Amino acid sequence: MMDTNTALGIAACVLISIATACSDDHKNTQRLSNGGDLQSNSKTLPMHYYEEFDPVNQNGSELLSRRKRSGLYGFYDFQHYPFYEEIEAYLKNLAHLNNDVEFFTIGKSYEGRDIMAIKISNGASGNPILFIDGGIHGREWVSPTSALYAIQQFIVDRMKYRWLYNIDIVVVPLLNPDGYEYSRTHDRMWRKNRSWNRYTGCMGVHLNRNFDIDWNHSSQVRDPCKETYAGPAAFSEPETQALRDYFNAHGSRIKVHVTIHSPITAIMYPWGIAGYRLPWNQNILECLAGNAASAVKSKSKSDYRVGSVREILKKISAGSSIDWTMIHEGAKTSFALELPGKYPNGEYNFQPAERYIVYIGEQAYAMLKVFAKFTQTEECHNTKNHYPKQKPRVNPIIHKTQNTGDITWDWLKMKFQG
Ligand SMILES: *[C@@H]1O[C@H](CO)[C@@H](O)[C@H](O)[C@H]1NC(C)=O
Ligand SMILES: *[C@@H]1O[C@H](CO)[C@@H](O)[C@H](O)[C@H]1NC(C)=O
Ligand SMILES: *[C@H]1O[C@H](CO)[C@@H](O)[C@H](O)[C@@H]1NC(C)=O
Repeated sequence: MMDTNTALGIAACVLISIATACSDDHKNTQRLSNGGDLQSNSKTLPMHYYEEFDPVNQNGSELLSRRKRSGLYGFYDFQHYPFYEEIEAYLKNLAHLNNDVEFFTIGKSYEGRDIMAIKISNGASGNPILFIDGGIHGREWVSPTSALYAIQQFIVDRMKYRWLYNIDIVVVPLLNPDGYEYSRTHDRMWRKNRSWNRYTGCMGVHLNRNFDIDWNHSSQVRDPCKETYAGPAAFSEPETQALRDYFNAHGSRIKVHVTIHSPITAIMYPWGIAGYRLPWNQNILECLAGNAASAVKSKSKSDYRVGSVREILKKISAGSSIDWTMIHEGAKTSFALELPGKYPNGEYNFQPAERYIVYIGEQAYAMLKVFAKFTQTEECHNTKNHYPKQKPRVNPIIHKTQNTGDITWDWLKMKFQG
């Protein structure tokens, strides 16, 4: 356990490790020309950097040999994509060195890896919770790194901002550790979990279709060999069970749920399910997503699109985590952050070059701070005054929809939780 100065020292070591010897691994990575200052690093990047991502250019064996070369565990330099064991060591070290940081696990993956979590808290009971998860899809590598970056920044900023001190921040940086590791060592495009279907020989469940909200919605999600396979039953997977159980245990304290994805460059809120219009607290969701987009825009000039999952993706995605947490008694506000990633030809890039890890992490953190503020105040003042100041509604507005008639909160609960 340690005092504030030591904590700052550690955080600073992590922060400036770009230029120092917190880890020797950075010597082998592509580096920005000037080390040491994250802000100035960002400014050296091209304005439309997200169209200039290039592939990581490393295969599994290269990455494995890199891990062997990496000397010091317990620090992470944000200059390479970390292995599971590096993440574990880093998180445990943060908890070891900071009184207000706790390492715990919320379950085990199919292959038996711990699903790790960090809680940043002043220890008071009943604090509102901001819940963040990353890495539900194996191949979206900037998701876990951005979650790790946010953990580090929250620890540092808490010492500056009182309002951050009075909320609990819970982060699960790698919800699907099996899929992540597999994507690093075998198949860079792997997205599902690593479970095996004995009838078809196909592996994996699309975890973000496995939540109990309109699960098994269409033929697209019923074929175990498809990438969109929703699993043999809702919550069949240990990874989704782990998230569900945490929400069931801490439900009403969780004010915001944020799940981090890539590479679409968007801020999305429910619904992904079919048939219903926007949720009853649409105003608050739009206000927060709009403020998050403004926050990141003022920092990086990136344009994040804002809208419901269905609007942004232009398709139904039933069984997703944010739809489920939306109807859970806790988080009445839930968001999916889609971080950027593109090749020069415009195609999506799930593994941007390592030199962009910090830059994308900063974007995620700019947005997450907006959600942290809301966790504390439960009010959203739109920074551009497009939306009225408003508290989230506990009681639903009844939406008439074209397809399905009247939707009420009770009806949703009955349909999806009964
Ligand atoms: C992977 O990287 C190793 C080490 O650089 C190299 O020897 C090997 O040929 C590469 N394999 C493929 C399939 O690119
Ligand atoms: C999924 O939906 C299909 C089509 O309605 C149905 O035949 C199947 O039994 C459902 N699966 C489960 C496990 O409910
Ligand atoms: C992911 O892992 C498998 C699922 O099928 C579960 O049994 C595991 O619980 C999980 N998926 C599958 C299909 O095996």
